[in-house]
Amino acid sequence: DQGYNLWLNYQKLTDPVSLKEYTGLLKSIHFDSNNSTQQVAAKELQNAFGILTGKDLPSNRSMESGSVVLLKESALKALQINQQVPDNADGFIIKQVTVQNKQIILISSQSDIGLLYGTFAFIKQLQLQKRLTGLNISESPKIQHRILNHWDNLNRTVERGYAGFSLWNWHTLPGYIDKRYIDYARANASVGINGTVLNNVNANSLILTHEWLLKVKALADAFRPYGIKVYLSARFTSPIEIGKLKTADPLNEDVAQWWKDKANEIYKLIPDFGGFLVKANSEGQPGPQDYGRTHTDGANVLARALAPHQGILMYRAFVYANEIPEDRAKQAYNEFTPLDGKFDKNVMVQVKNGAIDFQPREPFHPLFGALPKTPIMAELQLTQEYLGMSTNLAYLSPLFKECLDSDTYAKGKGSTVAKVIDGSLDGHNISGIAGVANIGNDINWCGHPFAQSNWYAFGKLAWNYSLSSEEIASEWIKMTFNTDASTLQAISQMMLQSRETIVNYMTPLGLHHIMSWSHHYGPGPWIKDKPRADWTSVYYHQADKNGIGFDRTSSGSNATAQYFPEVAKIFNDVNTCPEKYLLWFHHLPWSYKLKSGESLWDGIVKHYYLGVKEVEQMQNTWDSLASKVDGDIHLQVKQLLKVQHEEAILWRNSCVLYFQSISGLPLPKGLSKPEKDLNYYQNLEYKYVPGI
Ligand code: BDP
Repeated sequence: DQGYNLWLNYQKLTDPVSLKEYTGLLKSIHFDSNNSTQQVAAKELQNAFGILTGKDLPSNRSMESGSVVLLKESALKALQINQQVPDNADGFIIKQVTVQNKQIILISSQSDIGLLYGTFAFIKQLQLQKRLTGLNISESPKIQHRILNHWDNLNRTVERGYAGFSLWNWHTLPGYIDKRYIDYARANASVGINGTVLNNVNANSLILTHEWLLKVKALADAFRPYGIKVYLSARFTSPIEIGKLKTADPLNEDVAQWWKDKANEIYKLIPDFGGFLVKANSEGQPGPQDYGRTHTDGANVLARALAPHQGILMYRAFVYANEIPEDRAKQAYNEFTPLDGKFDKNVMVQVKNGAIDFQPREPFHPLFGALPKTPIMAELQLTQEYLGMSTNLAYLSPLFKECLDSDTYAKGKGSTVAKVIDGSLDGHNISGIAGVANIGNDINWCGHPFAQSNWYAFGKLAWNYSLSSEEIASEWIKMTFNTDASTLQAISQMMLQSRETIVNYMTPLGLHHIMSWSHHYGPGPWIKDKPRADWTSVYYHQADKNGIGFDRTSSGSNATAQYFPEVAKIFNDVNTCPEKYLLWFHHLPWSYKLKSGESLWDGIVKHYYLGVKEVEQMQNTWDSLASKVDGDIHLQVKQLLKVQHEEAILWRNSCVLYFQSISGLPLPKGLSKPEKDLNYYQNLEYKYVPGI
């Protein structure tokens, strides 16, 4: 299947014990055939069961022994089934129970979509060859809105997308529903993703015209049975561009009315439309500040248009202004903290995991915990803009969890980012998380076969951020490849190490934003003299003859003071600052002694060399799996690892030689000098895809 089936890669089971148990225990499925969501759930289970066991699972109007029974909580009482269903619309139970002397598998939830989630969870049990006897699962999501953000343009290019063109074929919509839309919805529902923003945050207002809304409606209709709501990125100046108004000033009455009318028009077509996502006053996008208004004015005018329809407004905190700041990392916090409490109730502020921009490693964003009166969504990037695009193998669950597990100390110890965004820390009743999608129309959806694991991991963590990266990887491997123990162990090790490996050969010890100009793929620590200082590498690494690093302590930009005192203290003090964030917060002499006892200079260089070594280890591991995984996929990954190896060497050589040209220090003993000189690397024309 070349990876098309993703983790729903049902294959005939090989374990005779499982086969015997499943075919012995499961005979039919009983569900409400008038309900479209239950219909798709039943179809999914029948399809999966057929492939996994080679047997049919016919639908049955009545419940019989051996039935898988989908039942809403409201129907349990009448059948005298006394089971506790989670108090959460999306939650579900899966239980082996005896009802009226019949042994059944009961899947129950308050909602139809919960039944679909339960069905997918049950299928997963079968894929993982788990025992059914005594099955007893109860789950509910910790976060309410689990949303993919597609940065898809209307001409089907995808900003920072490395997996082909956009899935949405606007030309053939609304008349033609590609099967791919359905498979996309299945995949999302299988991991609990329940929303999708269809278009780029750098939005085109055309999407809000009636003609285009009809296309959006067609997608919303296709996704509805799978519980996926559609959202749109709204361009702030749409009232001017498509509404023919003279202004988009949020306090202008005609503008407010225009947004209200637009929302009414949308909800007439799409009654369960999710809402808008807005990028305003950032990187040249229009916004309320263009009219002398605040972010709250800008957010609230749209929120008020959506509120009567229960829509939400997601307002991004990724802002940076035209004036070059002393430290860009500080800007969002400075702009948003004075506004806390001033947003309407249906506004959520969407904050990237770190304060700069989706780097291979960043400390968590200081805004988490700093807006107690405002629901905050976390925005994670699944697409590998800064992590080698779709040629590098990067399993990002460890990166996502590093942020979610970080303790903000906003309300004392244990105030993790996860608790901020699930609403529990500050008592909000709406909560959300967004993942910038890595999906395109490549046959395997995500470009790199392993990039699928990031889509999977995002969904899993959005549902339950307490899962470990190991657990998620292990499930994904078994469902995508096979359940062979040695394959699992080898691939899992590759995945769990992969992100750290990239950090090692790109940006070790807290270095950041030192990639090539514009496309962000290769190394470019020498980048300087661009229209904005904060778009250059030299601004971020601040290397000179004496040392390296961005001083964000109280003796520098004082960005550390934006964190709560316990955290600020740790980051501010070079002795307690975790070394992984060292050069993010501190400017230090090359001779600074690391915990290992070696000098900072030696430590940096060694990380670069280690990163390349680790890619070589991944290559060896992968080679050893040739007979264990699908031949086509094996070849693809093998080739990609070779590209990654070359890229890692390029990163290592470029960065080591460049920083050496500044430090004037020799390479640590035992490390061989890069083949070419710095001039060679600096003059490499990086001809990746122009314009990305
Ligand atoms: C940066 C990307 C840019 C996005 C921007 C954003 O380079 O393409 O438009 O973030 O998130 O990471 O708005």
